[in-house]
Amino acid sequence: METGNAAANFHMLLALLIPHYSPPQLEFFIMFNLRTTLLATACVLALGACSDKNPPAAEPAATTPAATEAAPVTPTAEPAAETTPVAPAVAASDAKGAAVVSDCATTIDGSDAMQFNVSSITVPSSCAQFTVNLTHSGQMPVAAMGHNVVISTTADMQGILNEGMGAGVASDYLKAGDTRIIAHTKLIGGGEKASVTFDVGKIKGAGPYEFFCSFPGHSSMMKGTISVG
Ligand SMILES: [Cu+2]
Repeated sequence: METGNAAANFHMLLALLIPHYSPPQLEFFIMFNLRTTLLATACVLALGACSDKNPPAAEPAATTPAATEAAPVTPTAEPAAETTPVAPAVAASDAKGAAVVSDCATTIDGSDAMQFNVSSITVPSSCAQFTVNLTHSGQMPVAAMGHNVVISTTADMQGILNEGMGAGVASDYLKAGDTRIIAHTKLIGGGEKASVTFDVGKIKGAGPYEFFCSFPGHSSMMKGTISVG
């Protein structure tokens, strides 16, 4: 009843203020405006809801491509980082130093770590013949960690290795009758020794000359230069 009285009072007030005012028109006017307001509010809420939903949906979408783009950058950087340690390893191999030569002979050592202890041999030009003594300071058997010393031109080295691979441990991993081989010791295991003597004239050519181990896979680590000085 109170609402009805308030409405009646409101109509009376409007009737006083507006000369040709009639309550039914006001009813319609109010209802129309009320509906319009409710619709407008509903639309605003709907838009608000939509605009609230859209940003979260857009943000993950934006985040995902960013993460995807950032991911490829890391793999690219890692290979570069992995490549770097290789260079110092090679440099360290080259930095082992020269073999000690005495009385036209030298002794070099191979280890269980698949390494020679020197990276270069300089043969005195006064020597007619030269002897390379090989020791194996490791403990592994010849079949697992065999070492030898093979001398050839640097150009012939890979061919000797490729064809020697199939020769087997009993043949020192060297092809029988390979004329590219200037000199070589037999293949030895831990605690064993071997030696080879050759005419120095054979390494006085154009060269360059290399000494290396022909056990499969060893030459990448076990090699060095040999020259007449
Ligand atoms: Cu070896």
